[in-house]
Amino acid sequence: ELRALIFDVDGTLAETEQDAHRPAFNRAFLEAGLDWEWSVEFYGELLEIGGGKERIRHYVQQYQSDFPIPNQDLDQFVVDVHEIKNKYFGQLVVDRIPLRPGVMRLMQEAKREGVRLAIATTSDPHNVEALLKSAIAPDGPDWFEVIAAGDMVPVKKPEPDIYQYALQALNLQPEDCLAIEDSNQGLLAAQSAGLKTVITINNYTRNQDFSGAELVIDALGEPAEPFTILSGDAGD
Ligand code: XBP
Ligand code: MG
Repeated sequence: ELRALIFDVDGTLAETEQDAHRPAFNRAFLEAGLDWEWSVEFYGELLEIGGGKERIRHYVQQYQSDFPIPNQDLDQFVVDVHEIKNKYFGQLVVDRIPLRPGVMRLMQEAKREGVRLAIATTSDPHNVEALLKSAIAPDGPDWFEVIAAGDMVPVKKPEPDIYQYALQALNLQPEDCLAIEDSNQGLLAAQSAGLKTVITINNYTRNQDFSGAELVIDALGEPAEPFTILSGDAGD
């Protein structure tokens, strides 16, 4: 029996990556006096590293090896730049990043049917809150019984920890829940936690491997916009 839906945030609830997270990183670099700039295409590669702090650290180590910061100071540098980034993200989401099609309807129908709502995301909790308030309603965060996010677990997706955290907080077994994701890493995390997963693809993830997903669709769709089943067996 379906008791809860567990949503990923970035790329699933809303298309936050290209036009909110990415420019927020770029503005933070600028504010820190750095001439680093992540293009739309390059950011797609960087998305393989989940977590904003982890992504900055990876970039410095892989692409800015001449950057004069000793290893022991890198942690603090990353935390500082990420904090600036989150300030800009909070400004960039407001009234600019809507929910993806069908997300609102699905959440409303779930609430009506007594299906509980939860979130399992790699993103920082402050960023999740900013998005939910702007894209859903001022009380958007209250729509979710559990918001499992960012550093609440020691390791991020594709490890299952954040989903296990959400399941524990819901006090439910994986069989009673369905995960909604947009990426291969999210799918791996949900699957490893024992969850069935529905994938809504987007521009950054459409060519990824989604084998094992319950269903892969282009979007959840509103009544006026029927969705396309790309693979999977909806009759399961
Ligand atoms: C989202 C992420 C996040 C965001 C940046 O992954 O990987 O790192 O890009 O967010 P998922 P923060 O959709 O799988 O949760 O800067 O807040 O970490
Ligand atoms: Mg995602």
